[in-house]
Amino acid sequence: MDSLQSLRLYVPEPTGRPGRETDFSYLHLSPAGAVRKPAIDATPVDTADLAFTLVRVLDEDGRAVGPWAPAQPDVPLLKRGLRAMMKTRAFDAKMLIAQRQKKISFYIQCLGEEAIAVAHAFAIQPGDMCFPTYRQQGLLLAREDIPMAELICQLMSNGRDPMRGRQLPVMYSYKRAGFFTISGNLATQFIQAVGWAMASAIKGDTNIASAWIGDGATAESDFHTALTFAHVYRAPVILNVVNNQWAISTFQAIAGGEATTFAARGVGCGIASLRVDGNDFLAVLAASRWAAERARSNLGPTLIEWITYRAGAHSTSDDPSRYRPADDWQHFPLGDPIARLKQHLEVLGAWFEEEHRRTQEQLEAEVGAALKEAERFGGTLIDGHVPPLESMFEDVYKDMPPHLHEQLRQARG
Ligand SMILES: Cc1ncc(C[n+]2csc(CCOP(=O)(O)OP(=O)(O)O)c2C)c(N)n1
Ligand SMILES: [Mg+2]
Repeated sequence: MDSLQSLRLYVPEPTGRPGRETDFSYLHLSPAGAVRKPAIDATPVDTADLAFTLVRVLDEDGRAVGPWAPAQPDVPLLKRGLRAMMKTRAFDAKMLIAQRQKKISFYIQCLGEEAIAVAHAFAIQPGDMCFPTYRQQGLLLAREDIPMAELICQLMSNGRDPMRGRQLPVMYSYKRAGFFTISGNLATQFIQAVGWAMASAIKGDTNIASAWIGDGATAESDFHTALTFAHVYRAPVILNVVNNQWAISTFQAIAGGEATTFAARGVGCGIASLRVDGNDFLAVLAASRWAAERARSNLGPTLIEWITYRAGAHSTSDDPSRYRPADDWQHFPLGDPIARLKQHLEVLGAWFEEEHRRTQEQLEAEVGAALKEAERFGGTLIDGHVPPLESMFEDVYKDMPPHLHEQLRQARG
């Protein structure tokens, strides 16, 4: 008995901490262009190797290489993509300042992750339904039909907030833009999306669903339930796992990203899976189109793990300098999605520094004007505007039940 070891648990730790540089070799990257592109009707098992490699298109020199690269560059689309990513970043930067100025109470930016939502927006079609988390504002900002001022009204919960103050700031809802109401309860979007996709198929529609979840939230049971239903019924859904390395202050290894990949969860559940460079606009576009085509052709779901880095704080309530090196993003080997697409367009001779500077200025002016417009509808934290008490009871039930009538009566005094 003396030879028996006492048992112990293993607790994963990030290699980097404040004052100690991260060793990013844990990411296991593949060179650009090295990973094969399977046929659209590949079986889930046939994608098993792709759950452990990394689909990349843009190389170090900004060239598009390998089987996932387009036969011909679509320059107008690439320019729209770059502009939409720059717009998303400009919007985030301005809203962070607005939060510091107490114009809004809370904000979540997607700095460094812009390509994932923006390129995906170009891969889906009108009528499809996205079930995003709070970090896919790029889906909305990539569109021309969602006024920025209206988004800001939501952030302010003011008189023109389409959600009428019922949602936390950033929890947008745009049915007409295929943007399902964001759920603050992590992982619920996954089961909602699979259910929506199954309903679309039951009705014989042609629209597909796309769901988002973070690395941390995959530890929720809803994630696994969604995978089972998607697999069994071959639901027409894209299952996006955004591995941005962090879940607030918790490293992705704590959610189970160390000994295997998040993409491998898909293969283990009989779902075709890809692990993709999420900071490579062209890789995101190609992989999203591949998954969308599968879903649309009744070939079933695809799970895609997007490798990226949450460059900013989790939210305005977080201070990442407490738990990770302050300059971590500068060392992240997959770089900055905006800088990489800009470099590619420059290599194509389709983008110039002067145009970049002008676009940046235009976008900043556009966001500034939208903020001013939104402020006209009141509701910033500093102007003291408070909606009428009664409004708290409205829009919850179609017909207000008796107990709420009673509560309203009591609240009025
Ligand atoms: C069910 C549930 N548990 C916990 C939280 C609190 N919470 C909000 S965001 C977050 C971290 C999520 O990390 P991740 O899934 O990696 O997404 P990311 O923020 O990195 O995009 C946590 C724990 C929540 N909103 N819902
Ligand atoms: Mg995360």
